[in-house]
Amino acid sequence: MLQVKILGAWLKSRCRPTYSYILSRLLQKQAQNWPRNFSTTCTKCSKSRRLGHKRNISEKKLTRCFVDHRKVYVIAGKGGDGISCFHSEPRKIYGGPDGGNGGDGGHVILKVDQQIRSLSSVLPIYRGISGEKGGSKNCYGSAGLNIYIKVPIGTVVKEDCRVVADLNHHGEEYVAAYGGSGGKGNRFFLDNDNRAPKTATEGEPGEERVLHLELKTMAHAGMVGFPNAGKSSLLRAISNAKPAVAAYPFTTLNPHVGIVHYENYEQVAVADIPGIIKGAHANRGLGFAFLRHIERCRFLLYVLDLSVPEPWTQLQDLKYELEQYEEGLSKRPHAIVGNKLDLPQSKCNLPLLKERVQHRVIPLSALTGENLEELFLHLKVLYDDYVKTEEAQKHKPLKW
Ligand SMILES: Nc1nc2c(ncn2[C@@H]2O[C@H](COP(=O)(O)OP(=O)(O)OP(=O)(O)O)[C@@H](O)[C@H]2O)c(=O)[nH]1
Ligand SMILES: [Mg+2]
Repeated sequence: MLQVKILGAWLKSRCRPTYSYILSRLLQKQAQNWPRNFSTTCTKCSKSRRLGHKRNISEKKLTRCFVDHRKVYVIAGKGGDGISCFHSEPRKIYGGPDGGNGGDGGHVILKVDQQIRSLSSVLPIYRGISGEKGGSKNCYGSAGLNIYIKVPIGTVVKEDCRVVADLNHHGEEYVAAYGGSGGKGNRFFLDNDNRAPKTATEGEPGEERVLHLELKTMAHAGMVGFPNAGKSSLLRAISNAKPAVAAYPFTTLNPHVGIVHYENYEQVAVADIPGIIKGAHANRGLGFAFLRHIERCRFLLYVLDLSVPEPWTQLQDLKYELEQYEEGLSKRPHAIVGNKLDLPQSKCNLPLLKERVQHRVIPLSALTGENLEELFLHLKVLYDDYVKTEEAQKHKPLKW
């Protein structure tokens, strides 16, 4: 700071007009290197400006923010009209036609942005920018700029119940509505038979479509279980995600995604899907709205509450519900997780469950963290198998 002041005084004495400019630039440069909590304005404002602690949004608020389906009406921009006019210049008669073409209308484009988490920012209607009309002296109208609608990864675009686009990668684009092409000016119609055409055409209207956007949570693993089975507690235990946990059913009202980190920077995304109950496929409980989030998961984790009597019936019911929603969904690669191992009833139920289920059961406690390593290892095995099968089919595996 002292060096800046000395330099400032020297500059002041030498070259007055440029002094203030150079000094302000130097101060700006210096300010960039200062710590965040240092004021560059006055001592009164020099109190700490550190970033505040980020508060967790409550599940209720999140439900308001989280939107997983939207109906959008998109109208692309109209093409600009071509114009009809003739060249006019002193001492030059019959200058010829010089009406320029109109510019094309702007498209409305859906673009995937990994920063966007839900469809809440998508508006019900988008109107594209129209192209400008042509001008005299063969001037073409400028084309309307494209409008981009940012959508999250995993957005499915439907029109009349038909899937028209499936947007799964960051930066992927889908033209929702094409802009109309610009009209032709009378210069365009000039030919040997007609040396003075007066015809000019209007720009075409932009495309209009009604699209249904659906968000299907993209994750490698999806946790499926009855309410209160401890899915959210498990996600908290294995990742940095912070879904709400409480001792009442339907605490989780939206899917949450947590990332499990492995060595070599491998990341496995695990989604906590809201609880499913008997009859969910017939819209009971939270209904089938959340079953569609399971559809996208590459493998499943059936989370069972070991402390309830006959936990194997939970597994049968879950599989039945998935099967009713989509055939073959329950047969995806999966692991069975027996949660709440710390409770005494669970110790009795575990051998009974293992007898009745052919598949491997991973007993653990999300609360105490007991036997979580087995789940980590099995999750990695499932992930590696998924990557291998995708690569064998020459598909790009989903990377987080
Ligand atoms: N003793 C014990 N309690 C657990 C364990 N895991 C979860 N719980 C408790 O079970 C209750 C429900 O846990 P959640 O994680 O909210 O269950 P959930 O499956 O996410 O429930 P929903 O969001 O309603 O579907 C909470 O009171 C947890 O403290 C565990 O391993 N041991
Ligand atoms: Mg939950």
